[in-house]
Amino acid sequence: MTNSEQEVRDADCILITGSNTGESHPVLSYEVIRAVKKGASLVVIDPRAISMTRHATLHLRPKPGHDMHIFMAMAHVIIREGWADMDFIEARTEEFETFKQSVMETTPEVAALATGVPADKIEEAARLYALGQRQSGKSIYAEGNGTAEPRGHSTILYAMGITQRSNGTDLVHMLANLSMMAGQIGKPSTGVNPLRGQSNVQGACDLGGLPNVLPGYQKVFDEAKRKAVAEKWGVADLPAKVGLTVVEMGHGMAEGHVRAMYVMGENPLMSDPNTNLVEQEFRLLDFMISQDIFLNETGQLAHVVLPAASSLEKDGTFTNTERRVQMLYPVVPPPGQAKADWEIVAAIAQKFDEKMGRAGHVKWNFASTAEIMAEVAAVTPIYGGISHQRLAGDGLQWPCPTPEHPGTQYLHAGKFSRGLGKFFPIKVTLPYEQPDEEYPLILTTGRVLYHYHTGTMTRRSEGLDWRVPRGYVEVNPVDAAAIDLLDGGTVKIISRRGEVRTQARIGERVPPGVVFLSFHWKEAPANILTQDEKLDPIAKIPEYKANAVRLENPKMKRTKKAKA
Ligand SMILES: Nc1nc2c(c(=O)[nH]1)N[C@H]1C(S)=C(S)[C@@H](COP(=O)(O)OP(=O)(O)OC[C@H]3O[C@@H](n4cnc5c(=O)[nH]c(N)nc54)[C@H](O)[C@@H]3O)O[C@H]1N2
Ligand SMILES: Nc1nc2c(c(=O)[nH]1)N[C@H]1C(S)=C(S)[C@@H](COP(=O)(O)OP(=O)(O)OC[C@H]3O[C@@H](n4cnc5c(=O)[nH]c(N)nc54)[C@H](O)[C@@H]3O)O[C@H]1N2
Ligand SMILES: [Mo]
Repeated sequence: MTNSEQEVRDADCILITGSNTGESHPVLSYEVIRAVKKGASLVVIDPRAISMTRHATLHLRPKPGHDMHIFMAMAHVIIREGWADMDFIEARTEEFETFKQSVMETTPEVAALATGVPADKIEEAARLYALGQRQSGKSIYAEGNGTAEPRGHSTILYAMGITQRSNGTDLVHMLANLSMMAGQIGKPSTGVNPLRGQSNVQGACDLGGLPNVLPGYQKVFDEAKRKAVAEKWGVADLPAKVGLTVVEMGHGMAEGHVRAMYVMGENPLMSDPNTNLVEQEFRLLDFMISQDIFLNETGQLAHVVLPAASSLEKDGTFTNTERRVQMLYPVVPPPGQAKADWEIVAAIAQKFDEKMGRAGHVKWNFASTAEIMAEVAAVTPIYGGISHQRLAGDGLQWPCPTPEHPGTQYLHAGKFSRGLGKFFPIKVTLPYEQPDEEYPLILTTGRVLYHYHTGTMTRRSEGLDWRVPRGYVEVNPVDAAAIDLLDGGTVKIISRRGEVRTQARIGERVPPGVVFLSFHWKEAPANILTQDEKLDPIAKIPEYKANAVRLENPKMKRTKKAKA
């Protein structure tokens, strides 16, 4: 997040898109509700009627994959109505003109035709967001600043409905464009805020858990930075080649150049797209390790299984979505032979160095996680001032470059990290797989409140399992009627990759033409259906949010056959 979680409660306008905040980030969703209760306006742009839409001032409801028109039309209206913050644009950004040209033709009427969302709703969303207009109550931020009306502070919250798309990077650029043109960034309760998913996914990325960067987002191909990290690690140099992303690794197995995998805390046999293919790919491996707290679907194919300690059984730090580095303390000892992940990795690395005849070549024999953090601080400029001692209590938000630095509540104050904020020109692209006669519906996938991802943990919890014991697909009454499907009835979902069978939950949460299935259920694994062919060209994220499918009612076939 560019900004912090608690700032949300003071926002004048909150724009949520592609985030089922109430179910996926329930704690943060209370900050949204708190703000709305104090009079903030809430604009939700989401195909589904999720719990946040009950609190929304406006709900814009494009089909999955069709929201880009809406964002572009909002930008169009902001320019047309003179709601752009020209002072901010001139002082702080560059290339506004090229961006402006790219949205000139997308009027709200054009967007309405393309998406079915009424033009006046798009105009209203643009006004609320750009001017930070409240429903009621007084803004703690609004000040007259040359525009016709005083501008309040608006924040954008987004998640996987924006990024898990074949044009996800463009969509993120578009949201950044909106925030810059309205001057809604670099101040409290504003910004472009991706709500991060896992407890420490932010930390994993910060420390280089991405194929193109070293710790602190230093690019592997930036020679000076790479050499500086190499020197601190006491080695001559580090690989300058960008590695593979998850889906590319699978494709690499099929092509024969990826032959071994060390899978740590992941279950790709359920979480990666096109599961049938993923399984074939993993079976080609010469060697696979699964390091997990449970024997999951992926672990069942492994040659070696290493038992890891869970987050309740180890110490260290987690970095949360607002860039806050926090201490983690163990509350129970690990069972059996389980060890903290770092202990297992360090032991293997040490053995490896011994076998290669280069023992002691880099330091692996850490005495504690505090010692690891000291190394992190030495090689990661944004964590430069962080140590375990300083984290007691509330932790620290990066960037925190020096031991005296208090941490950073929100980014881009006064100046963007890259200097001037850059506008990106935008063009519309639709999902790779479009509905057609054979596969007329759009499948969108995601989460439910009571379960987590591939269910390895939550489906073992008695209470959660009791609450939602099995999978279901959300179907609109119109699409259910077309195949005589009753609520609770069994239904087959079929895509070009495969088919799954589950229960139907009929209702208005999804619009006609759209079905929703979670990927929590091993009896009806959503990723049997999703495509792995066309990824986002830059982030290489699969398009989990829009795939073409059809529904079949197995009962209907039988009765029809019986009649014949
Ligand atoms: N209970 C629970 N919470 C979780 C998780 C979990 O498994 N269970 N997982 C965590 C993780 S790792 C993550 S990444 C986050 C994910 O958090 P979210 O992204 O909020 O979760 P999803 O269920 O994937 O919801 C995506 C939202 O995007 C909408 N959407 C679908 N298609 C489109 C589209 O084309 N455009 C737009 N604008 N919206 C669209 C969906 O209707 C849905 O509301 O959740 C985290 N929190
Ligand atoms: N169709 C569809 N597919 C999706 C998504 C979607 O929205 N739709 N979302 C995608 C997203 S955003 C995400 S984040 C991925 C998640 O995909 P995965 O990360 O593959 O799924 P999880 O079920 O979270 O698997 C985590 C594994 O880590 C183990 N584990 C838990 N704690 C520890 C620990 O401390 N140490 C070790 N070693 N193991 C541990 C768990 O037992 C589990 O087996 O799924 C992606 N796949
Ligand atoms: Mo995620």
